[in-house]
Amino acid sequence: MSAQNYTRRDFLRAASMGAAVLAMPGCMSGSQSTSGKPKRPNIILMMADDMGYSDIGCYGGEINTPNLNGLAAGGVRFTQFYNTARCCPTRASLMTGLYQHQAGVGHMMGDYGYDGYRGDLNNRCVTIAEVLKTAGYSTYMAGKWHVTKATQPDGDKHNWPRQRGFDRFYGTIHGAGSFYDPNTLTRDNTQIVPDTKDFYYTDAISDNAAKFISEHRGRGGDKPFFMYVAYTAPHWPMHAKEQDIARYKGRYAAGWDVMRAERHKRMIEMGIVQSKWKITPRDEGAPPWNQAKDKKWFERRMEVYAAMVDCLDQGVGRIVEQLKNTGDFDNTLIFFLADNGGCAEEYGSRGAVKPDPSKPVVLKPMGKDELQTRMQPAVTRDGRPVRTGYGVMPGPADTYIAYGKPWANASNTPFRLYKHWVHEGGISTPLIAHWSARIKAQGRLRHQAGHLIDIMATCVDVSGAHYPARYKGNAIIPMEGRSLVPAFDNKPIEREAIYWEHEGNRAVRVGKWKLVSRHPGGWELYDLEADRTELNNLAEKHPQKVAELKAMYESWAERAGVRPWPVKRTKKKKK
Ligand SMILES: [Ca+2]
Repeated sequence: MSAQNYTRRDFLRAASMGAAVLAMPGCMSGSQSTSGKPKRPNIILMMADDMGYSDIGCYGGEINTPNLNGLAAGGVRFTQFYNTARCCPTRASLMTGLYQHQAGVGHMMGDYGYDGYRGDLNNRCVTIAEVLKTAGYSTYMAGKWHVTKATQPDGDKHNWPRQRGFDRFYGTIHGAGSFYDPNTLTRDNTQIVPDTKDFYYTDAISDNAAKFISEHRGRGGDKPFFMYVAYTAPHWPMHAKEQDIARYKGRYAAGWDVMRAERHKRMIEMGIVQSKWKITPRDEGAPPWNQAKDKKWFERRMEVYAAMVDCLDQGVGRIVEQLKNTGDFDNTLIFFLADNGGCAEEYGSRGAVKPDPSKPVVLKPMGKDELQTRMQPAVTRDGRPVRTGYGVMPGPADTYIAYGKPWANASNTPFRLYKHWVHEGGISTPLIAHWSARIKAQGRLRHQAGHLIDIMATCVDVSGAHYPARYKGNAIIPMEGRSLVPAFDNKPIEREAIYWEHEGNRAVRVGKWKLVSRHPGGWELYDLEADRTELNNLAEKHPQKVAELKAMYESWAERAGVRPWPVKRTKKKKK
């Protein structure tokens, strides 16, 4: 089978059979330079937004994700990889290899007047793109940036992707936004309006990412590239194309209790979780499915969510196909992860429907070149009011609601809590790593604990780049993470500890021990080897261990610039 006649259908067949992604003749040349030395890999970092631990197929989900499953089948899946529990801090940590407070994004995009809470990447960190550029990589980004407070079209752009190491950028500076008309949509340094009639942001991200690859190779030469593909799916609003939603019609009629039980069973069979870890009880904020009212509305919310993930997966397929077309697939290290756990925010889904459907309003369509400035548009581009409220059936552009807590609870099966919190449901993410030229274990699981900070260290390791002590005249904080390369070969990753803080929710993990607190509550201690679902608090039984881990946490918090929550804004801004 040659690269030319290896079709998308062949790939899907291979992936759906659970077979390893086929290594194609012709691609092998991609891993050898003309001098015979191994060539440095391309690196693609793909991320979902607000996606639960068990949503995709290769982590036990029922959502159809053949392309991600294919990457998992040809690579490794990490079962204990962690993010920071929220959008901005995750992106800051991921891009810089530091904890988010060290990079200046300790909370979100607000400036609280402290170094750790500027809402903007600072000049004491470097991005992966900045580091890899110094090693001769071309650098591309498609998708959501969300690490600067400066989002205005004509404002300060010093922390936009093009100024933080990326040669090309297509995406959004802000987070969330309509999938049909996202605010702050930007090409390079210019904000733009959607450029096609049937614009849908997930597709636009995928297609621009694929185009960056073809344009890169079209320019000739054999420079490696780094590309960051930051999807906004399946973050609210629940927006998806009808043809994608149709594939899930009725799929969730059995409700969230059955969905959780089915996922948990599959996860145990796959080895993602252990049978000795009990599934957490259904969230007290969610009714038993058989007592839920308005079931058709609830079903629709999850159908749209699944369709959003499905569309993301289709886009991953198009990016992979493009890598195969250019002969790059074999020697590209592809990572896929999520920025935080499933999201229980009931955005737009409570209260009366607004605007009131019984009182028609006449709204002006938006101008052809009028930039979208609202995260939640008041009006679609063609002039229809955008509706929120209890019972609004999501999917199309004139709606703006979340999928809600009960489904988020199921998305995070079998873990506790959600986005915002640092219990396992908030911070656990899939991490798929695929690199046929280097990762020989196909379809295997890796149980080593890892964190976003490790991605920078891994990129530096595999590219041979030098992580700088100084950059553009500024002293740079040493990177915090460890390379994941030993784990590719199932060797341990040596480290002292992993730390978390978001909105006063705090945690530290050392080996099997995790000390965690839900703000403003006290410390809980868990043995994650025996109890990864955090149901058996051992704090009273092991006070010495609590004291030891608490001291470590406090020392880290001081070093990383963490402030007590809630952080009070200072009038006088410290420089
Ligand atoms: Ca997020």
